[in-house]
Amino acid sequence: TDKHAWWKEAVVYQVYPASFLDTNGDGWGDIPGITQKLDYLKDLGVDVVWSSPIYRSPQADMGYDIADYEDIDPSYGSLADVDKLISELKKRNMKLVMDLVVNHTSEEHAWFLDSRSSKTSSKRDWYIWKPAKYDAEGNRQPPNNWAQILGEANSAWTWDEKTQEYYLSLFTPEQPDLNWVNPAVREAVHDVLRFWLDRGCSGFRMDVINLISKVQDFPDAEVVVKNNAYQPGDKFYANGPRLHEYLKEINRKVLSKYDTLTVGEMPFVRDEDEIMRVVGAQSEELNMIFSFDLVDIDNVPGDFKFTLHPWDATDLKRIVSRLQRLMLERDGWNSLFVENHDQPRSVSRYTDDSDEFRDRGAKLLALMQSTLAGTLYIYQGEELGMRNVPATWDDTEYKDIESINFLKKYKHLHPNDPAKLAQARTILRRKARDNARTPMQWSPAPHAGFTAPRATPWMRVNDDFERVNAQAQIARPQPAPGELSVHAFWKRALASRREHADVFVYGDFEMLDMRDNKVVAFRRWSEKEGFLTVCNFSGDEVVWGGLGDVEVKKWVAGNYDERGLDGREVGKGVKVELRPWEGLL
Ligand code: TEU
Ligand code: CA
Repeated sequence: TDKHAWWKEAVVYQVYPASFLDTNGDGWGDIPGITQKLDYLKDLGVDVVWSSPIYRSPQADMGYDIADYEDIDPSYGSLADVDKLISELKKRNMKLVMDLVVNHTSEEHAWFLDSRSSKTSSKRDWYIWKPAKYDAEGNRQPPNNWAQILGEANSAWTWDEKTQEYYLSLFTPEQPDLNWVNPAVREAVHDVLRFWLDRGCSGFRMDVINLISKVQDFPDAEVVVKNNAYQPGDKFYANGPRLHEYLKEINRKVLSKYDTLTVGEMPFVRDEDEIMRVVGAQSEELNMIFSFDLVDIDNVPGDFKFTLHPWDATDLKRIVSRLQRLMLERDGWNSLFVENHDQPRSVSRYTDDSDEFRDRGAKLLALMQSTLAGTLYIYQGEELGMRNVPATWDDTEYKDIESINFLKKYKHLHPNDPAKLAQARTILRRKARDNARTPMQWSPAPHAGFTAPRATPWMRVNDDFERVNAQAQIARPQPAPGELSVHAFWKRALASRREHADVFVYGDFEMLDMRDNKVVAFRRWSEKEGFLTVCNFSGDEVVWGGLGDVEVKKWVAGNYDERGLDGREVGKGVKVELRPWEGLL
């Protein structure tokens, strides 16, 4: 196979449609809002737009609960709006990637309504139904001890009164899992892919695609979380027994007939051979996956997500170099991302989002990502250095079902315990998915220009919008002499990535100095040229001596005043002086 491909070089921009741009004043973003901003995206250097789900949905989990795969939710617009979006993208030589959520549907999908209507429904075995178990006291219990993913205290099984059985619902009760063992389910999914590809979409981000095959005897999971009846069951459904068969089937029957970008979201799995079976050049499954290593860096390993775990640059280097090697030495392909709609803002998580360092931190992350190998994904607002929700956020402002479930669980488990509640709030502030979901900050106008002045945005706009917004960063690409705005820095970084794709996309990679706990530095090179990226992931001044015999010819970019670059020392093995959160190329 050819080493070069458009989907390797592409810069993908993720739109979270409810929070992107509202064009009809109902406070909720919409498809015409995406279309309206295509020139903005093109100018930034974006090739592909991936939108989170816009299908008909009761929005229990913000559209990741789909009631009809072949229709658009009226709150976002119509199929005609999608056709228009696709044709406007094409005019600009850009593409659309849809979010494919087929591990589960909404409980309101016609398939599930039929399935739950009776035990003899022809769609009964489109979902995963099991009888109850009874304990020694005769109490009804779910078929096994698996915990729900978005409501960690609860069971992954939901009791259905009418037909007196449990159905599997790994995420929430509103999201019943499809039964992929049934060939009719798989064919129905293939039809969904064809429907969108024939309409002009160019590929899919496949939601939790590695969870579609479950170990069929549904065993109990080992107890790892004390004081909880339900346990992480991922061992029995992440990259389960028939996953590769199902992915190869999708590829053979559908994807191989189109020219697509495919990226599978793949939580829980870290094993290199397992990853290569999906993304290896010869595997005929998917182009690439989203692996969770980088975004799980601050989770207690093996525990639930709402935990806090310290990390430093050595962890970052270990994770990044492993993924880079998979791609370059083992002939797989990888995605680069530090943000999406499920994660806190990267500038808040990996750097320092104070007024003093926010823009330095955001540019540091841009520098690192734009010089690594892989397909680059930018999440809306990342190009502005948007930060987590402000300190004044209160419990009632969380909109995400996961955050709401978590707070409920805490209040239930620790009634009248202010210390515990304060701890829960601290964790939520750092980890809630809401952090990424506040409305996009377009301008200093009311509601950051996200919606009409007199409208009420569905989610509160971050207080910092008068300073942090697209209009300001574009109007003043150099807010200080010699220094670029976050937006201008990203724009230049993407242009440089494109110009030097031989190095940044396809070139070789070497991480330097694995042991330093503050500095992340790596070399990239092709036959023609070579670059060195040095990033200080700390708020300290550092003199870094990890270059070995690498020779620096010239410093070409940095996230501080670039007029100072010429005065920096060059030569073989020079010591590099770095200010807090400073990055150099
Ligand atoms: O997420 C799957 C997933 O396992 C995690 O990203 C999960 O949301 C996170 O760890 C919880 O904090 C995907 C979607 O991206 C997410 O928005 C959906 O809620 C989920 O699947 C269910 O469709
Ligand atoms: Ca709207």
